[in-house]
Amino acid sequence: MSSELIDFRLYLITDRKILITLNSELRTPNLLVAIEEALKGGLKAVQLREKDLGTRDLLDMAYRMRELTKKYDAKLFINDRVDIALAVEGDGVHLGQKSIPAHAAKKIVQDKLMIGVSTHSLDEAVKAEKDGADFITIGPIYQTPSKLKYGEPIGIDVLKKVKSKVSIPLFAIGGIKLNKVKEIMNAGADGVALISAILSVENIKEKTEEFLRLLR
Ligand code: TZP
Repeated sequence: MSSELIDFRLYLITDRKILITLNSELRTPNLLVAIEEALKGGLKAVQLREKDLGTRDLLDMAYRMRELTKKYDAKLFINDRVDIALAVEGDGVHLGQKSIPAHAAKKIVQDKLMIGVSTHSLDEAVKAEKDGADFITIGPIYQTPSKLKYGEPIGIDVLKKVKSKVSIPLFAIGGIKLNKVKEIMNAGADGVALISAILSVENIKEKTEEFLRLLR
């Protein structure tokens, strides 16, 4: 799999709970509607990450997300579940540190799926590349609303260090808002991965457009 396939700079990760909890004013408290707004704003890559859904519900959501992303010519990644990513003919699977490792996932998916890996340190990033990941996310760079869940921020210097040691595309993640994009891209990131900066705002389409303008 070639890293030329990673042709996006904005990687939106889903969290349907944030739609409900952080934005009670949201006119569209439905994940598919919210993601469609981002797609209308030009989003080209989505990661379906709804960890609390059971297999059947997740599969159902994944099929719908596949249909939607296809309509907007956007890529779909499925968090953790190689089986579901294959079943819905997603573009990729996104593995966590406790998921099946990239080298083993590769044996299953061969060239059918791209493999993204979540990393939180230089060592994890180097290992992910060695294991055959096509790209990584690295973070949390900054504090995030759910900081405890993701650990202490690693900061921009770790991002720079990782950039100097790995050659696969790298997406910074964790607490990324519009005003951080410049700093992150200057540090060498190939793009940004985020949840709340887009999914918790009232005008998702407009916010997506703003991010994409900055990332151009
Ligand atoms: N991994 C590291 S930080 C994070 C994940 C999934 C959360 C990113 O969410 P936000 O709202 O963009 O900070």
